[in-house]
Amino acid sequence: MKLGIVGLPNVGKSTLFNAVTKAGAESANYPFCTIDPNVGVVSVPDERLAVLRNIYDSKKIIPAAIEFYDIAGLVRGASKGEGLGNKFLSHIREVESIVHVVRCFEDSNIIHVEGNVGPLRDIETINLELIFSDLDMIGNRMLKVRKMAKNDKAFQKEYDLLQLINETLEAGQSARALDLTDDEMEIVKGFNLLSIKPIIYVANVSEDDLLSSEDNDMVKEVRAHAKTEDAEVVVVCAKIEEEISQLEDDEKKEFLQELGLDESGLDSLIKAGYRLLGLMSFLTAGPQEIRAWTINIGTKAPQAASKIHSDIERGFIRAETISFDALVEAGNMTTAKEKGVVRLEGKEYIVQDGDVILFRFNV
Ligand SMILES: Nc1nc2c(ncn2[C@@H]2O[C@H](COP(=O)(O)OP(=O)(O)O)[C@@H](O)[C@H]2O)c(=O)[nH]1
Ligand SMILES: [Mg+2]
Repeated sequence: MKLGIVGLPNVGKSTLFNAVTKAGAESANYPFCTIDPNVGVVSVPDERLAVLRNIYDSKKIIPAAIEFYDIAGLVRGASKGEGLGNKFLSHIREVESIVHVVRCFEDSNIIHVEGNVGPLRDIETINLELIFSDLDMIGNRMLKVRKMAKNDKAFQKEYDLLQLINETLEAGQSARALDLTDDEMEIVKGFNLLSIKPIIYVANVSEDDLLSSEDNDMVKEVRAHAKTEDAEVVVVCAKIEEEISQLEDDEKKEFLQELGLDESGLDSLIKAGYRLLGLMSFLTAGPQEIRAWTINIGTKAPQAASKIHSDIERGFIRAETISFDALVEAGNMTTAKEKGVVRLEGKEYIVQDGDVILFRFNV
């Protein structure tokens, strides 16, 4: 899962990104991740893994991972080439969803590019740049498809859809606000729109406001806007996140408790990303390692297996499956098998969150 951190200058993007890299997952476990200073990898918090490790007495735990990209340089006018302009926009094209950091703290020492703090204006400024870029794309495509639509019904359907999106964008609304059918979504995928990507707004508040039980007025503004596009909001204090990220697990728990918080902002952000993208984890367990694997909700067993290795998908025979809860209740696999709670699932089985699976396959 790739998340791109965007936002106006001086809103706290790099501070949040630093928290990500410091919290950093053990890079040895994620060899697929390139060494790029703008990419940070963190593990997805999952309390189940430590429980399984005790059951299996495993050597190590490998949590699921998510990549954050620090996409700096977005300013008003980016779609017209201001700042890093199009370079910035092409970075957004590569991520699956957008984390938009919005400044919700006052600090006269830290200049705001627009002169004063204004969350709604900031959100609209960034969203408009994405919308402008999409309008260009859609306009070009409409020119091409209009000709082809004369002789071909399939292209007519695409043209109608392009028109609908065009109207939405023209009205200053992001494409994600549209309620599209699965068929339409399939066509839209090919357009690679920016303003349709799922978005999480990160309201970056001051230390004091983080600890207050009530949202400040700026956060309220962010929430009200997020509602209009079914987006998620996570309230963090980037500065505190940076401090938390340097602590060991035990210290971290203690520190959060002292602050009266259930979890770190970074953990909330990762969980929101999972929800937003319709993701879940299945688990594999053994004496060597306990590991979490990320899949889309609704994935069938062979495709889930392909996350581990394509050979397992190809030679798939069955998935020996037990839910995490049933395994914990039984105490171990041997007892679970005796009790008959380990299921033999076939190719059509839809994997559930927290399934502990052993795949059987032909090589
Ligand atoms: N008071 C306060 N300052 C912050 C917070 N987050 C970031 N800053 C400060 O705001 C300035 C800009 O932050 P930075 O992360 O570099 O912003 P970027 O331009 O969006 O990457 C830095 O001086 C940060 O220390 C916060 O939560 N509270
Ligand atoms: Mg920065």
